[in-house]
This record gives sequence, C-alpha cells and structure tokens, in this order.
Amino acid sequence: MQSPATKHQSQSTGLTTDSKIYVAGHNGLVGSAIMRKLESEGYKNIVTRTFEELDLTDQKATREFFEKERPEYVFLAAAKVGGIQANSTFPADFIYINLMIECNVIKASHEFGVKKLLFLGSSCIYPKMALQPIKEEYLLSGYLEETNEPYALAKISGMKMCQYFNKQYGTNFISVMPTNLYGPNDNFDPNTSHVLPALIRKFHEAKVNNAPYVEIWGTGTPRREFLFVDDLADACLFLMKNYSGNDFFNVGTGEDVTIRELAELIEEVVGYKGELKFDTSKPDGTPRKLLDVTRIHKAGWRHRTELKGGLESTYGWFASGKRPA
Ligand code: GFB
Repeated sequence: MQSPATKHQSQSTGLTTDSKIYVAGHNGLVGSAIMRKLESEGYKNIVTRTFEELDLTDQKATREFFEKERPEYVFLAAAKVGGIQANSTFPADFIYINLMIECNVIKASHEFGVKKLLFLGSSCIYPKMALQPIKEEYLLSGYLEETNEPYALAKISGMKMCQYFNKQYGTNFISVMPTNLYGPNDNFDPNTSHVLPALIRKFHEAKVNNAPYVEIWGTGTPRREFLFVDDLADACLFLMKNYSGNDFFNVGTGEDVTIRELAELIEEVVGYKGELKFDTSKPDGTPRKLLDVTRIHKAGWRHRTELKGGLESTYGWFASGKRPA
C-alpha cells in the first residue's frame, strides 16, 4: 500500500519535491531503488556522489561535501554489505567501513543542519535466538549470530547514534531495519552475494549449461524473509514523509520460507530441471529471522510485492543482461 495517511501518522516533515535530498549509496541495491522511487514521484533536487567521487569513510571529504551541498534530507543507504561468506571472511572491513560511514554522515548531517535523515539498518541486529517474529524491543536482549556480528554491531551503533543525536541535539534522524532484500542492482557474485541473487545466478547458469545439479549452501532448513527492494524504498519514503520520533521500524513482509523452499521457487521461475545438492560444509547462519512488522503496519505501510512476483521481476532484470559482468 502506498503512503496512505492514517490516524497513526506523525507530523508532516516538510519534504517536498523541491527539497534537496542526498541519497548516499545511490548505485547500490537499496540506494538505486530509493532513486527510482524519488524520481517516479517527481523529486527533482537529488544529490549523489559515486564512490570514486566521495569516499564516505573519509571524514574530511564527507564534511566538505555536506558543507558545499547542504542537503536537507539524507537517505543513508551507503554500506559495505554481503552474504554469509563475505561477512565471515572480511569481519574487520564490515565493522570498520560501516562504522566510519555512519559516524561521518550522521555527524556531518547534524553539523550542516540536515532536517531529516533516514538510516538503513538490518534485521541481523537482533539476537540469534530471538523469539519469532522479532519485535523491535528484542534488540540487545541476547547474543548476536556470529557469522555477521561485525556488521550487526555497526548497524546497531548507527541506529543508536541516530537516537543519541536526537536526544542530545534535537535532530530528526530515524532508522529502518529491513529484512533480507533482493531486486535489481543486487550483487550476483557467487562468493560474496546473499542467497537469493546467488541462487538466481546458479540456477540460470545451470539451465544454460545443462548442468545436472545446483549446489546450495548449508542444510536448506534455515528460514528467511525476503522483501522486494522497491517495497523497501516505498517504506523509506513513507517514513521520511510521515514519521518523526525515536522509534525505529522493522520492514518486511511478515512471512518467511526455508532456503529449500526458496531454491525450489527460483528453480521454477528460472525454468531449470535438475537436482538440488546441499553442501552442509557451508554455514547455515541464524536459524530464523522473521520480523514482526506490526509497528510499520500500524503506522500505515505494508508491502505490495509477493515473493514469486518479485523473483520473476528480478530474474527478468538479471537475464536481460543489465547487470555488470
Ligand atoms: O543470504 P545469506 O548469505 O545471509 O544466507 P544471511 C542465507 C542462507 O542461505 C544461509 C544459505 O543459510 C546460507 O547458508 N545459502 C544457500 C546460501 N546457498 C547459498 C548461496 O549460494 N549463497 C549464499 N550467500 N547463501 C546475512 C548477513 O545473513 O543477512 C548480512 O550475513 C545481512 O550481514 C543479511 O544482515 C541481511 O541471511 O544468513
């Protein structure tokens, strides 16, 4: 459902189609979806920088950018992200790069008078063994999943930093915690990507090459919830327009599937006919992370894209050859 006004709606936050908006990470999965959403709704004063133009881990460069451009609204979608293997292989990079980006962008946003900032977190901030579905208040109630602890610690810090800046300086910095995302412009590299793009690629290549089987990591029993990234972009703009306060929001569909079920669905969408082989030497990660989405539903937003349709659209994009090699 798109941005309906409801009785739960907070005060208007003054965003107009002329407002100057900085989308940090505009070429990534989330940032590019936010760009599509803003452009489709007529926002015409959007500022972006590529990684080559502005390294957000560089405090001086970030500060100079904010001083020059003076954005009024910021979507903080720049991050180092990756799947279970990338998180385990590069723990130092995952915590360092994400903390640096958050520190620099949040601090500069305060210093140069950003009216409102929306920070993109992740559902991996919650304890590994959290009760399901996971409510926002379960944060910091138990140990984190070890395969993505560095990333989770950085995302918890970013969200908390937004709350602390609001408390101390009266800023308007809000956060969302999306579940596992997918869609156009995702990373489809088999070693570093998340499960959904990895399996799209594996099934596609197996189909093209007539391979007898596709290898799936782990046991296939972990459960994951998947949200189409354009729905997340819709939620981000909805909250940017309608919510001010110190709560953060889970964003998901409220439904999950096993990795085996996901693989079977992708097999069907791609049109592959062969076997699935499970490589149990690879980690499963957290057994389940289904978000409780009551808070954002009460605020007046819910997702629109179901998994099958989202997969078809993502596979269509992938197969069209628009992705980088
Ligand atoms: O998406 P994924 O890499 O990360 O893996 P997480 C999800 C599940 O899919 C795990 C299995 O149980 C994997 O073992 N899986 C099966 C595969 N086949 C594959 C494959 O070919 N590639 C991959 N990547 N997985 C991430 C965190 O956790 O979730 C991030 O590492 C982030 O930090 C993200 O928070 C949302 O869902 O386990």
